[in-house]
Amino acid sequence: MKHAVTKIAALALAVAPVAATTVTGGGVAGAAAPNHVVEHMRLITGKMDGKPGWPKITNSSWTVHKGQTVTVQIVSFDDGTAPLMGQYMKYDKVMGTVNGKEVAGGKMVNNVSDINIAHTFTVTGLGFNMPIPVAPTGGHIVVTASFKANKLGTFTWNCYAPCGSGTNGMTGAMSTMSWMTGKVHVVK
Ligand SMILES: [Cu+2]
Repeated sequence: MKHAVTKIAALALAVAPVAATTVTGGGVAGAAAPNHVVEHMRLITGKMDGKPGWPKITNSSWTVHKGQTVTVQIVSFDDGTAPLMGQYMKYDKVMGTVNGKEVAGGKMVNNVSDINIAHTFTVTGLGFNMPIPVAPTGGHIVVTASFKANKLGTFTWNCYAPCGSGTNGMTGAMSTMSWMTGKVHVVK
């Protein structure tokens, strides 16, 4: 899948919410060798995509360069909760971000209460985790966090909220590439 990397000139660690209209990204002309990139993702419900029960993140895989600070921005339209279970309950905490926090719906937080979790964006190989709270019904929530890409390699991300199908909610979209899982490539 073609990845969308938005190059911005300034090192803006800020994680200010960005309007949903910007989710498709787009480069800033003339930006050279950025030390900061933004990865825009959109999290839609299965219903929105004609596949009920199959929530999906678009731009599910992307490539960044080692040494870059990467701001991950997820605009989620999913208003359904999927409280974490068992070994995955630790993913209610924000992990591996530059400031230990994420911005969710305009608020700087270091965790999301379990009953408000809809999904997680978790890259275990990078120790990075963003809990995604439920969106307001009929609306969306913007969740943003930044990490430093210090490690070369290809890392799988998963959602660890039981948002898929099957009795445990862990099959279907959860285990299908480009739905609730994808790849983060960190290259030279
Ligand atoms: Cu999910």
